[in-house]
Amino acid sequence: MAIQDRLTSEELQSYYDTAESISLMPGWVEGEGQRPPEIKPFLWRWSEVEPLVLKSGSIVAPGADVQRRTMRLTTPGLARGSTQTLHTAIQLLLPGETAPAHRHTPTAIRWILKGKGAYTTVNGDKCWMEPGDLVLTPSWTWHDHSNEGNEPMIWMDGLDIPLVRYLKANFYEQFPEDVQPIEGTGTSARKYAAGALRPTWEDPQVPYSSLWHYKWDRTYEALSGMADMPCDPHDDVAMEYSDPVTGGPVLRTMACWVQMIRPGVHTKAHRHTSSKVYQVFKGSGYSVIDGQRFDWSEGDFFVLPSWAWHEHACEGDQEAVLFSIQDIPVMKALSLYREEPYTEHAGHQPVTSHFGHE
Ligand code: 1HN
Repeated sequence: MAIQDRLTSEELQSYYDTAESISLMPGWVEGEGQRPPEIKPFLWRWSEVEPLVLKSGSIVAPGADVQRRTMRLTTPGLARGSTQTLHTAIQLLLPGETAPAHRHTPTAIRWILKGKGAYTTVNGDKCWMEPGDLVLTPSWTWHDHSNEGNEPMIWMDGLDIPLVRYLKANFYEQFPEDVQPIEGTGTSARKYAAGALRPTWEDPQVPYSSLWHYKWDRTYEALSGMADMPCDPHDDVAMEYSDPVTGGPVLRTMACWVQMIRPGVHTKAHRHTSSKVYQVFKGSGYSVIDGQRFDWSEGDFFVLPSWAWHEHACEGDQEAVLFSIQDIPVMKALSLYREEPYTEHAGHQPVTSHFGHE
């Protein structure tokens, strides 16, 4: 569109000033601060994160005022959050501590990293947590965490808070007691973890998975069972945690994946509109994201922004296992999901820089 020059520059300025005074912005002028923040891929090293997480134990304790002792993975460029929709944090719960019961409309997952002897209670169901377990605390479910063991418990929290805040739908309620009453232990898993078998007398109508505790031994068995098959060219042995009733994603706003990158595998690059946060649960390797190489090893976290080219590689003789949270269900629900394979250079991006070596 061409700007006509029928007005003098003073007349034009006066027009803009009048418009601004009644909160009208000309659509043909690029305004400042109108673009969403640019999210660049980023990686946090466990060797740097873990000492700070452990030290947070002598700075605060969970209780009435500080509900949770967490360190947030805040991607540079964002005031909060790890991507435009996802929030991730590392939580520490020391022996004898309880993080009090509450519920909120943001949905959360826990991906257990270290420790034993702690449990999360989800709507009355006590779930003992071990490394590699996934525990869901879906929107508006009561949850509290207690550590009855004798070692620090560390897990990754993944929440859809940036999205829920953006949509102005963030509600929160404190449970009247520190902990909620326990109605059973491992109930959701006993009913629903068999996957293809489920109770006949129940017809769950909840907008999230009826199974909210996925144990590591079963996860690893599923991954290993596919390790001699042809798998996904972009993600290798990638499995999605699914809702046993619908077969779909476990949560309306977040999907959880676990993937094994087998030794010697270098996947082909692709990109999609969904964003992800990965945790390296096992092994080491690297990912190339928009031409930048990210070397990762056990315990690291990294962010994949939406529409960034990415591929993964495992070079050694040990497999790597990556866990991730993603906003793909949101993109699909809104018909905004797009995916594209990288077709040049046999599917591999030229590496132009190394993260951490700039
Ligand atoms: C929350 O409730 C937990 O329950 C962890 O452990 C992290 C971050 C923001 C808001 C609520 C938890 C959270 C959170």
